[in-house]
Amino acid sequence: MRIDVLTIFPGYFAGPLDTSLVATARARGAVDVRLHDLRDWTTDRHRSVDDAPYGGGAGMVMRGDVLVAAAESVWNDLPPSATVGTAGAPADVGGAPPRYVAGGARPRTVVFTPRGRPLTQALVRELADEDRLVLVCGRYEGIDERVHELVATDEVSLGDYVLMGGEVAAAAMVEAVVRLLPGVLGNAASAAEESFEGGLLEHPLYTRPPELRGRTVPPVLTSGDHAAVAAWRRARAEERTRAVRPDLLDGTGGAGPEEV
Ligand code: JEE
Repeated sequence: MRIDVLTIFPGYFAGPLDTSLVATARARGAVDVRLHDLRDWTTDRHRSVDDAPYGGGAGMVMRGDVLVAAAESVWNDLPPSATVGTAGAPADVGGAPPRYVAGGARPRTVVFTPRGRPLTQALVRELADEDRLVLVCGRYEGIDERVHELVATDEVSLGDYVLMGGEVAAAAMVEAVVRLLPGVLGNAASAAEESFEGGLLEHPLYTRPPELRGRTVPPVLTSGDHAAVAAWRRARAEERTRAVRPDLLDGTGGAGPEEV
């Protein structure tokens, strides 16, 4: 899978992409993550990506011309020079017309926004099946509405709290999607993803030492009785789910048993 990330802070992703499983997946070629600096599509001396809102009000808005140009470049694998200054029309670089255009056919393109639909494991699974993803990170008070209309195929929120931009949500999505790509996790984890265990919160986990600050490990876990271990884990998972996330059990507006 290829994932393109559009952001004014490409450096923000250095840690998440170069650490742990995501770094391993990239090194193995399971995922190709490409970062793009939105300022590469600006036209003015100050490389402005924001402007004052029409109608007035506090704060600034991400410019639609910059974002549309950036999206069309990345969708079509064209350099910024091919799409800058194309606010009024699709890019025309003199050769074949671009395969993907704003408002037309385009790869799955996620625009992060507090008003989007919440990121769930169901959406993560759906996105993990795509060949390409384009993730658009805004900042300031949000993005020109025409980008939502012309560029986004999906408007997604990380959750019901306000961040300062889309970068944290994009990093979360990359982690969640990459761990589902073939060969990134072992078979045990993939199997667990499909199983009944997936409908509940995680049961407690223990490792050495056997005693920590006076607290011991539940004896069933060292009994060697696999059926008893499985029953104990199921009971603890149900208990925890009922206490913390009853919405996962009762089907009244929560993520639903198959989501987590
Ligand atoms: C993208 C800019 C900042 C701050 C105003 C806030 C008024 C946008 N789960 C998530 N929370 N926040 C984001 C997110 C935040 C973003 C951008 C994603 C681009 N910002 C920003 C304030 C406001 N509104 C809500 O109440 C009404 C808007 C996010 C995700 N994904």
